[in-house]
Amino acid sequence: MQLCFATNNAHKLAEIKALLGKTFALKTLKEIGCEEELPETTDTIEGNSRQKAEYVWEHFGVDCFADDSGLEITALNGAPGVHSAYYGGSRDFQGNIARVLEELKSESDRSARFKTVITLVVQGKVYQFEGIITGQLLKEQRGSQGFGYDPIFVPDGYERTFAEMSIEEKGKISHRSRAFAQLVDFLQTYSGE
Ligand code: ITT
Repeated sequence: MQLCFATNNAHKLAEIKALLGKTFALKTLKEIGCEEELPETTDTIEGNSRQKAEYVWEHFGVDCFADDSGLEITALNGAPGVHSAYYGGSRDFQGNIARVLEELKSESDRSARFKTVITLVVQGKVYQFEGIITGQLLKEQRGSQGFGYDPIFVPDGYERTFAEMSIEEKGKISHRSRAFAQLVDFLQTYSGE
């Protein structure tokens, strides 16, 4: 089975490629001729995930899956959530982290969770899979791997941030890998019905 991973985020692509077995071959957006930004105009992670996958199916007729993810911070009532990519005003990861650290400056509750919703579209049918990991946010950054908010997020049960973990270590526990594992399970039993 050939599937396109509908993302323009090179870090997400690298993480999913590191998790891929021989279950299916993965095509990139570039390989199917999609050079544009994907639409993300709903107000939920589920909605944006679906919107990206359906856009690729409708415009390119290729079976695909999309990942929409976000950091949900308890003390900020779930923000930045669906706005995670632009929270600091642009796509800049450092600006995003700076805003979060500023808003949490006097907060003792540092709990947060990463959430990923993967939407699969096969032959026009839509399926969704969710992955969550809970953790704590540090007051300063640690580590240089990963992307986004990884340098301030320590998963519960661990002492290192995601940015201090290799791609394989993060891939054993992350929100993305949890959602992706469900997608793989689904595809292994998918009969096309
Ligand atoms: P695509 O829509 O092209 O897939 P994107 O970067 O726009 O890529 P999202 O809309 O899902 O992806 O934005 C999610 C943002 O949440 C992302 O830019 C990061 O800031 C953050 N994020 C998502 N997953 C993360 C992870 O595993 N570690 C750290 N931050 C993450």
